[in-house]
Formats: sequence, structure tokens, C-alpha cells
Amino acid sequence: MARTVFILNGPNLNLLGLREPEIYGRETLADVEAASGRLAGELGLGTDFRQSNHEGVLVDWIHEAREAAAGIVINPGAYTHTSVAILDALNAFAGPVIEVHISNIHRREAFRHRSYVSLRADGVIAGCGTEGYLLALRRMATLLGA
Ligand code: CA2
Repeated sequence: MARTVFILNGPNLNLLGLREPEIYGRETLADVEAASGRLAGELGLGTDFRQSNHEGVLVDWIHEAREAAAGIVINPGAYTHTSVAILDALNAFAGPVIEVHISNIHRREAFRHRSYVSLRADGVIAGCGTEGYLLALRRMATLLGA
């Protein structure tokens, strides 16, 4: 059976493609989910793609990944810059973690320059638009030897 990669998305990413296209592009999260599923299939991986606006739900999903996922791709949204709880949960996950940001957080406001998640991530992709999710999956396939 194909190994599963959890692709987790944090707050407000459900609005992708619906607002602020100059920052986040025109693709919806459903578009990203479909493209990710297609590429993962080609790479011999399965995906479980989720979005939540709630920090605790994201923490619960990371705990679930300990049993159910070989790796995690995560765009934690604004929790990137605030959440020690998500960092702690990721530290309890043994497999590879790739952090994705659609925008280049380093070219934006100073408060977006710090990422707690980067303290755990094996790789970080920022500023590549929604293609970043696909780049993350390719890296995940390499790390998992898929
Ligand atoms: O660039 C990214 O992917 C971010 O993780 C997106 C977060 C932001 O807080 C991070 O600093 C960088 C915000 C997600 C909000 O997404 C929206 C998409 C469309 C319209 C409104 C919000």
C-alpha cells in the first residue's frame, strides 16, 4: 500500500483563491488538493489533505500522523509564527516534515520572519506559490525513498 503523507493547512487557507490573489494566487485549496493527489500518485505516495482554522485540531492531526502517516507537509498559516504547541507536536512525530508557505514570508512583515515550525522542519519552501506543495511532495518522495 502507498505510504501516506499528511498535508496539513492552517487558518484562513480555506480562503485560498477567493481573496488576496496578488499574494496567494488564484488556485483554490481544492485545486491544490487535486494537484497534490495527482502528483503523489505518480510518486507512489498517498495523500490525506486537511485544513483547519483551529490550533488544537492541527495538534490532534499531527498526533494522528504518528500512527497514520509516513511524513507531514504542513502550511501552518499564521500559527507558523506563534505556535509552540504545533512545534511540540511536530517534535513528537518521527518522520520527515516539510514546511510550505505560498508567499515568501521573508519578504513580508517582520513578524512573519520567525517560524517556530522551522525549528523542526527538515525542509522549508516559501515564495513558490501553490507549486510549493508539489515541490514539497517531490522532496518528501526523496526523503521517504519512494
Ligand atoms: O504564505 C503562506 O502560505 C502563509 O503561511 C499564509 C498565512 C500567513 O499568515 C503566513 O504568514 C504565510 C495566511 C493564510 C491566509 O490565506 C489566505 C488566502 C487567501 C485569502 C486570504 C487568506
